[in-house]
Amino acid sequence: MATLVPALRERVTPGGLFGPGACCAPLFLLLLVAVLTPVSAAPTIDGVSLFPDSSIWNKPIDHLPLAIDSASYTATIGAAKTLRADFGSGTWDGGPIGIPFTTVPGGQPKVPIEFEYADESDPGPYPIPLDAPREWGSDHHILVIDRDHALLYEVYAAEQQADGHWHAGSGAVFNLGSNALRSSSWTSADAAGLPILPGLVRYEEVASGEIAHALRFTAPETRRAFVWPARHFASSLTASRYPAMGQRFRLKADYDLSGFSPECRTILQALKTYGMVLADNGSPWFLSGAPDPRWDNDRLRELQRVPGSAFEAVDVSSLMVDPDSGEARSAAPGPFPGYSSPCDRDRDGLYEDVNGNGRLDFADVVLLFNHADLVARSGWESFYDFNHNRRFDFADIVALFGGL
Ligand SMILES: [Ca+2]
Ligand SMILES: [Ca+2]
Ligand SMILES: [Ca+2]
Repeated sequence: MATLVPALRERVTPGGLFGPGACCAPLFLLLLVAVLTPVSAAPTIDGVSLFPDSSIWNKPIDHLPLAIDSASYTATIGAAKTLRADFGSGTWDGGPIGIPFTTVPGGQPKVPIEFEYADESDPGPYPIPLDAPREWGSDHHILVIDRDHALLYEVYAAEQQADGHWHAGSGAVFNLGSNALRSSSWTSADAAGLPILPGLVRYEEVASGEIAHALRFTAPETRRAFVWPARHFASSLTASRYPAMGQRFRLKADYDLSGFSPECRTILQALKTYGMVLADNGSPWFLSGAPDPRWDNDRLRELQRVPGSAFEAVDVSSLMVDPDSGEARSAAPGPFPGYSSPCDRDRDGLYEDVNGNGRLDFADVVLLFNHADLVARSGWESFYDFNHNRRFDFADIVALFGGL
């Protein structure tokens, strides 16, 4: 480090922050900590990230191989059945269309809640406001984010009692900053044992032009099995043609999106890039979203042009780091802004040619130093762990420098 720090002082910001008289080792290290602090790119609600960037919910799956039984899964769900937005504006059958959610401050009073499936539910009390929006349809979900503690409370079949406390079928609490999964075989407020909120189509995201996460959908018949990251099944069917809970699907890459409204193109592009997770038994290809008065239901009906045959099932198992974690690994680090893709010259899994120009020299060290935050944000740490301690930090930049 003794040789690298002065070198970086000179090369990274000549005469700047590290110029003569402005720098000492502690200040340099403090600045480095700031550089290495991850900046989240995960989807957010009221400033709260919906799980880490490295969550499987937030990972593109467009490059992954097909599941072995992909063709039979789509046939089982219905090749000629069509995609459908299970959300919209206005009301249907007397209530809002979709699964609503709300956010509360950390000081929201918690109320008692008892569960029918108490042995697979996280115990109360839950910070559910008396006027919390409850799904109108039969599942009566309530989704509440405690935005100050980044906790997500999800409840299934919620019924408020006369004294204000709640009775429900099941309930789950998720730490939105963690990739931890529920106990294996536990249900959640969803049949797959997964959180519901991260898989909803939300109006704000569609209006922004990009949905950067997987979505949630239902199918009439599922298997008595679950695949990562799901934790729970809800079926007695064992034949291999039935898709398991948690099975990821995507819209085929060559499906033509021209002719769709901008809103539907955004949704369909997300289904190509991030796909959708089979999360409950229900109507075929029903895509979940939150109700919003701004939805144009006529436009959402365009989704019904998309047949089940346009989908394929994806094998995401290569992204699994640990079966009990929702963390997903990247297949390779992406390029740094303005440079070629990094290159692993000796194929040991470490990408020492950081700027991908075919040479290993000081420019690679500087580029890695300058974009350390991007490494953390993108989940690329393992590709730059040059000192093999399963962390990415300044010591790895020093190790790369030492290897020149
Ligand atoms: Ca290498
Ligand atoms: Ca290079
Ligand atoms: Ca390391």
